[in-house]
Amino acid sequence: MKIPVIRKVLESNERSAKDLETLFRDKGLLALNLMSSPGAGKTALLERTLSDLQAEFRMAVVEGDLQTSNDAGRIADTGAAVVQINTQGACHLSAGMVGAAVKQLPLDSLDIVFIENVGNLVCPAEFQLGEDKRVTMLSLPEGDDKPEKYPPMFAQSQVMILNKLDLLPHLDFDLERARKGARLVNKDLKIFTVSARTGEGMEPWYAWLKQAVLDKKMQKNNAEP
Ligand SMILES: Nc1nc2c(ncn2[C@@H]2O[C@H](COP(=O)(O)OP(=O)(O)OP(=O)(O)O)[C@@H](O)[C@H]2O)c(=O)[nH]1
Ligand SMILES: [Mg+2]
Ligand SMILES: [Zn+2]
Repeated sequence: MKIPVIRKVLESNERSAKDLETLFRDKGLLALNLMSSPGAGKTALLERTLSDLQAEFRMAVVEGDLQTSNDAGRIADTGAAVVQINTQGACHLSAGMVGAAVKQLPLDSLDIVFIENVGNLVCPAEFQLGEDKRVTMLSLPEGDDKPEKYPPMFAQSQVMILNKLDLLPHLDFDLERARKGARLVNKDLKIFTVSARTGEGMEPWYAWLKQAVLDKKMQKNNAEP
């Protein structure tokens, strides 16, 4: 009996995700689904990105966590609009949850909405959220073999961010091994190596974001009669 139930959940999620995709397209709004295991540094990356690019883009964040509004509090301190979702135990965000959350954001006056998924390297990959791109973060203390051991999330992402580069001297993490492993799983993966703490390596990530915003706005303009 379990399999039909799971399928039904995924099918219903896909319908809600399609609605979200349409909404984001109509608004010309870039939506990014940011995923990683707990503590890789998703919120830290967002804090720095929101501060550094605040003059350039209008950005907001949807935060997903089992409990607390800690991450939303950190984002609010940067001045960006934020909505916190508490999943009450669920280990991923669903499109329905994100749909309800984005209703509380000023979607007409935004360029980018970042969706920070629940920290979990496995099942968030199964749930579309209407996003344009998926960004999966791996932090150095987790080990360089993770893309090969947990392939679905890396296989379904457009971007991998290797974070906590400042810790490299203290670890046996092999950057080349991680990049090679990730490309075995997904040969088209774009890889950025950063420290959200020191800011090292952030510029190429910002350049990618700028291009993605432009592409999204072009799509909207081309679709308009
Ligand atoms: N040394 C170092 N620490 C970092 C870096 N980025 C984040 N951290 C630290 O790692 C811990 C977790 O960072 P968060 O930003 O909360 O990670 P997260 O992925 O948002 O965590 P969850 O939302 O709980 O999944 C915090 O103590 C951060 O200060 C980094 O680049 N270098
Ligand atoms: Mg976080
Ligand atoms: Zn889950």
